[in-house]
Amino acid sequence: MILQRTRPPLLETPFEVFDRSVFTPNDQFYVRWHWAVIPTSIEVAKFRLIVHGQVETPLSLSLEEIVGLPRVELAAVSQCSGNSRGYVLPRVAGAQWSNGAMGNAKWTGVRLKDILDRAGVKAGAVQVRFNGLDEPVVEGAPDFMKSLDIDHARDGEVMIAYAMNGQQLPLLNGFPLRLVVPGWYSTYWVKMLNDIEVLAQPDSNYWMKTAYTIPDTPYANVTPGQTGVKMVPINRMEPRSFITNIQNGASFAAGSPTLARGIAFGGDYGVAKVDFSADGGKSWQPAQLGQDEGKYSFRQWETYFTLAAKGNHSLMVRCTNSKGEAQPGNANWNPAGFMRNVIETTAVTAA
Ligand SMILES: Nc1nc2c(c(=O)[nH]1)N[C@H]1C(S)=C(S)[C@@H](COP(=O)(O)O)O[C@H]1N2
Ligand SMILES: [Mo]
Repeated sequence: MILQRTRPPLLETPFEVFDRSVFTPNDQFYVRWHWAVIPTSIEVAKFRLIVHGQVETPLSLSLEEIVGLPRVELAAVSQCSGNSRGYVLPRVAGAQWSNGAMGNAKWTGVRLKDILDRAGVKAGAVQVRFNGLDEPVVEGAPDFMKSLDIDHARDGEVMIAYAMNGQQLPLLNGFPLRLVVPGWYSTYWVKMLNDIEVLAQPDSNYWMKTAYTIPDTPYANVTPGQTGVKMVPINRMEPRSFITNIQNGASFAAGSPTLARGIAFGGDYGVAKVDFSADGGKSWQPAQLGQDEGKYSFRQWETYFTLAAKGNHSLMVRCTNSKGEAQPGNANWNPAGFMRNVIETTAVTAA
């Protein structure tokens, strides 16, 4: 792992990991926490998930009870809103991630809907707020909490996961329970989840109202210094794709076919196609897609290309999702460095 920070822990996945499999191994999955007061052990028999607020029957569920509910499984990409922030120009404050603040796993757990139905959501509920066991380091600082609209929370896809790639969640990734919000940025995927509150009014806590907000513009894009922009909570992800087997500066023999391969994901929709360019975006060829692990998963792609002329070349890869949304040719910019999804360029030479 690439150590970005120790307290609270920020660990980045080394990029070569994404070339090996569409599933990111648990012990190489990126780690991000906001506060450094994080339990280092959990007493499984004593742990309870409570459900309260605008419900008929408040619940206090043991892990045994939760594991006994109908089980669901889903492959989904978890990506930090600030993934790739280190490439944002002009530069912005925040963790200077390369492209490794993302990962794909098979999540196993229970539907959030099933738990909310059990508690019986009352009329007038508008949002559901999620809180975990981690705490701020100083008194008065805002506890990390995130909320979803009630209809989203009850869509049958949002999941409370207890396993990741067939194993119990690692402590750093949220043992014993974490929220999984397919297609949405990972800031909503609350770890060490132990408290669910159904709210009668929109959540105005710091982590919804102030932090993790984006300009309400296409690609959350603004001009540096621009003011008076309407801000909204960050939400769904957009398509991205990467070459995983060729690094910047690689050199190839001119005139011979070379394999390019990588990963793509469609954001909140599946991958419809991946196109590849060996001439800096002047012409594009379709790449072959690998096995479909579900619309929220990484999808592998590969193609062959030939660099006819000796010299410098730019390789590019572009994902289009099943909603018809493609990666843009120009990088977006916003003050937090969120939602980067520009078409990636890899500079290579032919000799
Ligand atoms: N309890 C809790 N859950 C949290 C956070 C946090 O600080 N505390 N950070 C969120 C953010 S911003 C990200 S990017 C993901 C990171 O998940 P991971 O560490 O499993 O990769 O966790 C989310 N869930
Ligand atoms: Mo994040």
